[in-house]
Amino acid sequence: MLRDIRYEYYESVDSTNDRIKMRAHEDETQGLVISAGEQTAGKGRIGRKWESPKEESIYTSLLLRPDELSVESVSTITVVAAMAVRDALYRKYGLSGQIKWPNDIVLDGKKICGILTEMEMREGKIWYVVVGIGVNVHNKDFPEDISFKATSVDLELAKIGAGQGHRKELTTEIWNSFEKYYNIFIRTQDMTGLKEEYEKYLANRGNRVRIEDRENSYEATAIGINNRGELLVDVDGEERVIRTGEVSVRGIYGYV
Ligand code: BT5
Repeated sequence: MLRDIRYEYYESVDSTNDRIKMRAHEDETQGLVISAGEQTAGKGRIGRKWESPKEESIYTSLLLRPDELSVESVSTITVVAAMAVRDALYRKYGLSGQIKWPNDIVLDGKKICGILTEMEMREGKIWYVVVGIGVNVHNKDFPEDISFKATSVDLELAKIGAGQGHRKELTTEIWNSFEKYYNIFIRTQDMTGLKEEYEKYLANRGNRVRIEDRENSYEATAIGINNRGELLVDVDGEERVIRTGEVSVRGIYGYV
């Protein structure tokens, strides 16, 4: 069970994920959240960069010590975190995002949030897991290479004439929501209790997507997820399982 989340805030860090790792090495217990005003080395998956301008967005990471969780289930935590961010954006601002499996939240076809889950093992078991979440909040514009596919809370609220986001309040909402979903997940260590809700918000469900892995690129229809949080697609009438981290999934029209 996750409970008693504790918050720390720093003006500037390299990466909130890396700060949590340092603390994990100092034997910090589960439930610590580190957030920052900016990241000088914000990370995406597989060595990609996460744009982290000062005072604009949320950069926040949580330390988990999921005793007894199997290594194979760690990637499902990303899927659970995506549900939490979606839920928080809806409850706080009425913004109804979709989840682009596995780790993005999209609004109006653009990415508003990315999630990076990392872990370290010790003696054959999970030692700790870091869940890192970046949510664009006040950004009015983005670097040229991502401006076509990135958005922020303020940009989305402006479209409906509804005020501005608040970084601290949204951060708390996200982790409260994460606690709720994570505790459902951890009971069965899979998506049994969450799958139905998840699939309601899965971007491209029932639509054509392009799956790109190291060797291949092919079209499929997204069906849903299985209890491990893996994506199920239909390729010419045959069901295939897409595992987290293995591939990139794109709608065939544009980024989503
Ligand atoms: C992600 O990777 O989406 C994971 C992002 C996780 C960021 C959080 S912030 C707190 C914690 N500390 C960290 O150092 N990281 C975590 P990926 O799916 O690989 O997407 C990365 C891609 O998203 C980049 O290559 C860009 O194309 C795009 N991108 C970069 N910054 C963005 C932004 N601020 N908003 C929208 N898209 C962005």
